[in-house]
Amino acid sequence: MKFKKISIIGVPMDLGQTRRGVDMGPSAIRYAGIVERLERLSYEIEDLGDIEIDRAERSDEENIGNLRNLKAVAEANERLAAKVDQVIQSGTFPLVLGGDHSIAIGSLAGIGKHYLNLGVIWYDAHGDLNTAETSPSGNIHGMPLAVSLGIGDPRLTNIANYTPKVKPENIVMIGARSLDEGERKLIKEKGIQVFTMHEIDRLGMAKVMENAISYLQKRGTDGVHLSLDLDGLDPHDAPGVGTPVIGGISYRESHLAMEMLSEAGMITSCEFVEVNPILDEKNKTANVAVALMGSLFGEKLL
Ligand code: 6HN
Ligand code: MN
Ligand code: MN
Ligand code: MN
Repeated sequence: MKFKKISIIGVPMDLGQTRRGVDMGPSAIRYAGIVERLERLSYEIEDLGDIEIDRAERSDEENIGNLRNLKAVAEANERLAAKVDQVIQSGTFPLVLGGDHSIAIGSLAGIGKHYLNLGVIWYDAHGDLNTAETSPSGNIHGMPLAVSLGIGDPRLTNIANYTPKVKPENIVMIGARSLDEGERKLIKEKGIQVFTMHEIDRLGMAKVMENAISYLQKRGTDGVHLSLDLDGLDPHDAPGVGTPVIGGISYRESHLAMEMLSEAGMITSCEFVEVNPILDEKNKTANVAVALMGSLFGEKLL
């Protein structure tokens, strides 16, 4: 890791879906000891606190078309993009804590303009490639990857005043096992590189990560953003998530994946999302998130 300083940005966002509690994700991750954990690895840590989210009582009027809470989600992501932009300009590593996955829209909007050829690793049970037209739920947390490709409502795709934020051929998805019809179509149409649970079972995580890393290196990426949705893990290891899907990546496999990314030294920004302490068991999922961040940032046993 070429960075010495990490800036933590909390995003207590729960408006990208309908299960309350994920807004407490940043607190749960801080409570699980993220600052101390990273300080032990000799980074300088700066906690920038939380991005402001409009807390007004929600009404159906805020569901525009098939986009739930569009205005509040767009505004918060605009603020997040500006904050992430600032952090990168100051030369420190942005570590974003969610919050539901709709916040990846703002993270990528802040990051994208700093790289000519940004790579993205999407570690998730889901594709998050829906649009208002294809979404079965109207939940924006199922759309951030499509939005970042420039596909979707302009009020989301134009955040930070440019689009797209990433090219489809620079995306690697890991852990997918629940894809909607429109998402499958988009993956094929755009030729997005996907390592589903089938490849993880068949090749093993070590091989999958070797392939993922060399794919992004061959693409000539000058930075790689890791977007890690805790529901990429199996609900046995990460029960505190709003949309769990059985048959996921294990804690051990995830730990290995983070260690291999650390060794590759390629990650230049990241976010850990969808930690919902209300649905969790004794803050287990936040603790798993912190352990994975430890490995990602270079923790070693010996
Ligand atoms: N996530 N594909 C489903 C939808 O509603 O669009 C689930 C999305 C889950 C999104 O977990 O970040
Ligand atoms: Mn997911
Ligand atoms: Mn997701
Ligand atoms: Mn280890």
